[in-house]
This record gives sequence, structure tokens and C-alpha cells, in this order.
Amino acid sequence: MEEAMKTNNQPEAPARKKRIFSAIQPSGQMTLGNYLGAIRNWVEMQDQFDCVYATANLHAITVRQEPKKLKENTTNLFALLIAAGVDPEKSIFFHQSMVPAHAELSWVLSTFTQFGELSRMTQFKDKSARHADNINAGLFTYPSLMAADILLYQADLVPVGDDQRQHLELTRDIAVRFNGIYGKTFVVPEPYIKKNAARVRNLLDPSKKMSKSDPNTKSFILMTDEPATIMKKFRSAVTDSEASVRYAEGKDGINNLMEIYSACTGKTYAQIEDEFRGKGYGDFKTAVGEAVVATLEPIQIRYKELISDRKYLDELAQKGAASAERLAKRTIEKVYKKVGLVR
Ligand code: ATP
Ligand code: LTN
Repeated sequence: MEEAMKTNNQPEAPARKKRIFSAIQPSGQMTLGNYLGAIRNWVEMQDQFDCVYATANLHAITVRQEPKKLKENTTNLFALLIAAGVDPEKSIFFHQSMVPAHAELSWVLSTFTQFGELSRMTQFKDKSARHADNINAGLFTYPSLMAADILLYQADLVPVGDDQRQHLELTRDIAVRFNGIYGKTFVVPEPYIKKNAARVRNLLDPSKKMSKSDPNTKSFILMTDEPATIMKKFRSAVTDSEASVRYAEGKDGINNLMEIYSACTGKTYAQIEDEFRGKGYGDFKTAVGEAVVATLEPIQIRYKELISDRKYLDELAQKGAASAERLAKRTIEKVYKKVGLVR
């Protein structure tokens, strides 16, 4: 029987590309860490995979947002990602709030997520400590919405940073649980954690990661920082007293600058050590600053063009949402039917 099917003279269908889903919250401005650690990978993955990307604005409101600012941040993030190379012709790219199925599936999945599981999430524990005056139910059920994002598109792979691994594990548990009760409904997604992905550290305290929510603006580089600001921030970056550019334990500040320089130029640590042998940290910091400026400048130019045409950006997001909706609909219809919800 199987033989007969194979010999029907039809050309073999090309293997389906694996589907990727990922999202970023529009909760502030993007840093060099976000770019080198996440956004650049989104761009690279577009040729190899079938990618679905979103701004996670529904997630962003789990922390109180000023409405005008949220809207502006959402469009700015959309433009910045396109400027960085996310291509709406190659990938589906939209705002999470434009596709109602995210909220719908999130509700259903929240009834398959246990209180105990959500209570163990470290992000919930961290955020509820930081926002003690607003520990809302959405902050608690955040992972059910994230599971909905991923499972709606039947994603095979989810590129996430280490901090989101626990949420992805929970997504897998929810998918397996649901499939166990109702039969195969969801693809169980795998984390896609790129080996050697850049991990950019705080410029003033390299024991911490570079984070846009740090109160000291000198500790991070924004993707939209002016070249002069970038150069200045690198000049004030923390180093050590050895005055030797080499990657070694105990040299967190220099290691971080080497990591950034390597990520921007493609040079290996050995090549960087050769290049700066006998030179001081001043020369090295200038070179790092220049490499970062050269990496970000083309993105900034494109970003300025895009952001001046909000109507065009809205149209792109609407188009992306329409494509997303078609995929999401198949899943949500299936889920409602299986659970016994009238439509
Ligand atoms: P916050 O300051 O609110 O914690 P953040 O700047 O750490 O935010 P997120 O919005 O949580 O960033 O993360 C967006 C993506 O960027 C995630 O995939 C995360 O792993 C990645 N990312 C964030 N900071 C860095 C960093 N310093 N180095 C590498 N990747 C990073
Ligand atoms: N929680 C993630 C953003 C996010 C996401 C997702 C990532 C929302 N939905 C689905 C991957 C898949 C964050 O804060 N980095």
C-alpha cells in the first residue's frame, strides 16, 4: 500500500519548513542586548524557517502602561524590527492585540494550567516583588497567554532567551496535557536556543545583563542612540586595571566589550587579542564604539524613514494580522469544537 503511494509519479512535495513563533514586549526601547541576543536571530531565521513574529502588547499591559505611550512603543518596536531586517514579505509580522484568537485561546488554556504551576514561575515572583502595588491576575496567568501565542500557530520551535525557558516548559506541559485529553491538537514546541548567542552585559556592572529597565542610562546602549552617545557610553564602560585586551576570568568588563566587538565584526577573540596587543583600553573602547555605530547606523537610517510613515506601518501590521488570523483560526476552531464550546 505504502509502495503504491510512493510510485504515483508525482514529484515529492518539498519538506515543510519548520515553523517559528516569537514575540517581544513593547515595554520600552530596545537595547544592543536585545539586538545582538534576539532580534538579529529573528532576521537570520527567516530564510530557513516559516516565521511568525509579533509585538506582545497584550503581555505588556500586565504592568501598568500609559495608553498613548504603549501605542507609540508598539509602532516604534514594529518599525525598528523591520529596520533591523524582519521582512514582512518573508515572515508574518503583526501586533498580538490584532488577532483576537490569542486572548480566546489564552482563556481556554488557563483552564488547563494549574495554580501551583503558575506560582512556581520565577518571572511572576520577580515581577510581583517589583510591582507590589499591582499584582494582577494577568501577571499571574501571563504564561497561559504565552502558551496561546505559540500553540495557535502550531510552532515547532520558539527562539527564547534563558529567562523564558520556564514559560516554554509550561507551554509544552499544557500542550501535552490538552493533547492527552482531546487527541492530537497542538504541536509540542521545542525551545530554540542558539549556541553562542551574544549575551550582552551591563556596561557599568558587567555582573548583570544589559537591561533596558536599568535606571542608569549609561549602563545600556539603545538601538536608537546617536553615534556620539554610543561612543560616550563605551568610554565610560567599566574595565579593570590590567590594561590588557584578553578574554579571561575576572575580566568581566573587557570580556563583555570583546563579546560585543566580536558580535559586530565577526572577529574571534584571538583575532581581537592580536589586534589590540600593546594598545590601551582607550583605543579598544573607541574601536568597540565604532563597530557598534557601524552596526546600528544603517538600522537607524531605515528606522527614521519608516517611522515617518505610520500609515504604511499600520497597513503592514494589518496585512500581517490577516495572514496570522488565517492560521490562528484553524487552531481555535479545532479547540472550541473539541472542548464543546458553541461558536
Ligand atoms: P527588561 O529590562 O524589562 O528585563 P530586557 O531588556 O531584559 O527587558 P526582554 O524584553 O525581556 O528584554 O527580552 C527581549 C529579548 O531580548 C529576549 O529574547 C531576551 O532573551 C533578549 N535579551 C534581553 N537582554 C539581553 C542581553 N543583555 N543580551 C542578550 N539578549 C538579551
Ligand atoms: N514573554 C516574552 C515575550 C513573549 C514571547 C511569546 C516569546 C510573549 N509571547 C511567545 C516567545 C513566544 C518576553 O518577555 N521576552
